[in-house]
Amino acid sequence: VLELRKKKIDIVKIGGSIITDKETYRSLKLESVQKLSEVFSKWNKEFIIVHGAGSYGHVVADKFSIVEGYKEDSQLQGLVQIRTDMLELSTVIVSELVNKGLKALYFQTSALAHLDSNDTEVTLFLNPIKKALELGLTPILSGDVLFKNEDFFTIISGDLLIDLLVKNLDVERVFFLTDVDGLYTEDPNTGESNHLSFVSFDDIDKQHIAELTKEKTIDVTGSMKGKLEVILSIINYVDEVIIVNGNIPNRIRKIIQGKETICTRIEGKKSTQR
Ligand code: IP8
Repeated sequence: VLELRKKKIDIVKIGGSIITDKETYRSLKLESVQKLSEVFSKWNKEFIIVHGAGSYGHVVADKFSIVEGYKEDSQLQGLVQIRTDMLELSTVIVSELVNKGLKALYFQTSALAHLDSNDTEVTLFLNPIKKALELGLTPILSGDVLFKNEDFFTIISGDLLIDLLVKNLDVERVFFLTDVDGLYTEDPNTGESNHLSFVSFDDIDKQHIAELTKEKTIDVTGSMKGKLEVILSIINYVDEVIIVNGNIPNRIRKIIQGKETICTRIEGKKSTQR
């Protein structure tokens, strides 16, 4: 019976700005977490949830220059604080999901991933996550501290983690829950921006993408520019990438029910090959 569960999965990234107030250190948007949990409890296939850090990660990471690696002992206090804060955020998310009836299981990214010798290759120990998926459990991961060979540590964004996951699992769809309605093109003459509801695999590189969000807060992992780079990589391994406004959970509900709604759907390479 369990063999039947070895099938394609979805991955959902909850942007940090959806579940936290990014301006204020450790401020949770509990109502958003609860509303999203309700939607996630109705997901109709195996999936992984990856959440961003928001103000539970980026504020302290910036203050202690964690992305730059080890410089002095004082940074260790920041590293420990990030892990403590991220654990708190993940715990709230997992317990809300469990409250709604989802069999959610937390995995600590920094205990499963490591940046190797030349600091270009991230090793991710995926066996536990694969087994959990086979059982029909929903793994919950996040952006996190990442230990590495040179300079000891850095930060891995949830987006980069998803890039690793799609290369090693059979992933159908990746959802990015952001604080905007999707991708926009900007008319170079008028400066007007137009929402894109569909982008074909062949067009994604050519699109003049104006902006994905209006976020202006500090984001040590590169914010939206970084996100687009990751999306350009991810689409080579999946059927579809969907960018949807995470502040409007009903849109996500509609997508999983196969209904039309406002979002940007990007066609992945796999769907062009099936
Ligand atoms: O919010 C960053 O993850 P992201 C993780 O997905 C930390 O970029 C700890 C800052």
